Amino acid sequence: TAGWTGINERTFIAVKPDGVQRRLVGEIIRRFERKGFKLVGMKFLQASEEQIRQHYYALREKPFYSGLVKYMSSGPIVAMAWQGLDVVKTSRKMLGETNPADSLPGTIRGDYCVEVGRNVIHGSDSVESAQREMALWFKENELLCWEECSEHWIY
Ligand code: FUP
Repeated sequence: TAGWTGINERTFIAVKPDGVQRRLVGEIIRRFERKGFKLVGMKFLQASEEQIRQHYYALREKPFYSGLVKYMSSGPIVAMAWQGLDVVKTSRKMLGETNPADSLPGTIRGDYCVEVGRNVIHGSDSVESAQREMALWFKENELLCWEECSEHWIY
């Protein structure tokens, strides 16, 4: 996955267990599709605590870490990879702030949740984390390259 830049930039997005249980999967995919981003990988799975510990390794010292690991492995999630120009930065804007209380209406967290510990969606915070996270959740051959005839309407 290394070397993806420009319109080939990719990010890792996950609908968290609360987002799945609250039936927000379709709405979230809809927002990314309508924005103009391209889905290049998707799976529906229940993560193990070990996978979540790896995903959130950087937060291992935080007081909320063990609760976070339990929450994220408590039910199925939708793991996705999305591609497009500045997709890492732009999807963070589409998500809103980590704390839904700081997220503006119009963002996913601003519209659909209230508490930081149940913030319905994850999005990589940098190109480097995106690559690390995609490698953690997807095998190389699960991330596709596909052509869209409508691409010239976006770029
Ligand atoms: P984000 O990049 O927006 O996912 O934010 P962080 O990596 O800082 O946090 C990861 C997850 O930890 C959040 F999505 C929710 C949880 N968290 C808490 O439960 N409490 C906090 O104070 C901060 C984060």
